Amino acid sequence: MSRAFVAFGGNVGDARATIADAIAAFCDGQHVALLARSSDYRTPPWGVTDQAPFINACIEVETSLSPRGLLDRAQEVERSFGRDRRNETRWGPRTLDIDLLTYGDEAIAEPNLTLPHPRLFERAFVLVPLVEIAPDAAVAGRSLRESLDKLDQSGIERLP
Ligand code: A4P
Ligand code: MG
Repeated sequence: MSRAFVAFGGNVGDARATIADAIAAFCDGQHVALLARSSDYRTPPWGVTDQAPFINACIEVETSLSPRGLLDRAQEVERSFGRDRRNETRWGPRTLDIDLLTYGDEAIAEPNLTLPHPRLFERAFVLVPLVEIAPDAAVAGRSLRESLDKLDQSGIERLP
């Protein structure tokens, strides 16, 4: 069994409901078990700023799947919630985005899977929910909390 952190985001439709349902679908309790879930956050759009705010959340799971198996599962869940990559632009609007952030201590650099996630340390919308559930964690030798302290967190709002 391995532990992984996984990020969820979306800004089309009722993103909070989508993320709640997607987490339930992703964590079947058999191959993927939920260990921790952050609050939902409303976050200003990053990358492409001319779009609606996102809802973001992170979870920690325990899984018997391989890193590739976990990515396949994430992409199945994205598809089942109406994600259609053909009609998307990079960093643009989407119903549901699931990113694998870490898988144990593994470092992977394959064409379709990079771990830890390459933009993890640049993104307050990932680090704020991640630090909520893993305040003392380090990834690739870097403290998550210290990385977050260097980022602009303005406009990020924790939702009740
Ligand atoms: N891929 C490689 N490594 C990974 C990994 N660790 N986890 C590959 C997940 N996927 C990984 O994914 C493109 C390909 O990346 C996948 O087919 C997979 O094989 P994508 O989700 O279509 O990627 P993208 O959107 O083009 O780029 P990226 O950097 O993943 O961006 P995001 O995060 O998906 O961008 N602003 C806020 N506030 N909150 C957000 O959630 N999200 C985006 C979308 C932009 N701005 C945002 C947010
Ligand atoms: Mg993505």
